Amino acid sequence: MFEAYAALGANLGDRERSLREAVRRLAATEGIEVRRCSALYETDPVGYTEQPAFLNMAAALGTNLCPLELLRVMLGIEREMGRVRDIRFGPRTIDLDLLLYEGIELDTEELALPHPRMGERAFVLVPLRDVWADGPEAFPWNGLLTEPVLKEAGIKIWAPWGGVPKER
Ligand code: GSY
Repeated sequence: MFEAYAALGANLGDRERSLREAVRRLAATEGIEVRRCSALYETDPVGYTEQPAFLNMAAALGTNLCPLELLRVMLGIEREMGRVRDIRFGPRTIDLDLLLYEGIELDTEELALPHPRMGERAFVLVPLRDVWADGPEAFPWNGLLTEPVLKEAGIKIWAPWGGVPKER
């Protein structure tokens, strides 16, 4: 199996339930195993800031699907879960992004790898560091996660992955 990394986010409806359900659906897909999941983080919205806070997380996947097949599975899960997104960069019930697939570099209309904006997004990098195969000290983007960047991103742990979902 090959290793890939996905970022997940939600800021409408029951955000925690949506993230856990999306991971369940990934794990239930033939050709995908969910190897590691990060904690769930609450993060300030980036881009269009007049919207509710997000919950974000990352998952390390083992897969024998090729990158485009994996992307299409992820988009299918968004669709099946009734993703609502009216405004570009606006609120959404569930968002799945393919960040990395082995060391593959790709730039097509449908898919770019590594994800072109991942290095600018603390809400992606902090969860990704939790599931990095070589451990957090070896995480290649550690230099970008400075105190001011983390403070600005307003990132707080919402729940551990293995914890009991909170009733809120
Ligand atoms: O690109 C993913 C959607 N998104 C997010 C997000 O997931 N988290 C935060 N904090 N801000 C965001 N802005 C957008 S667009």
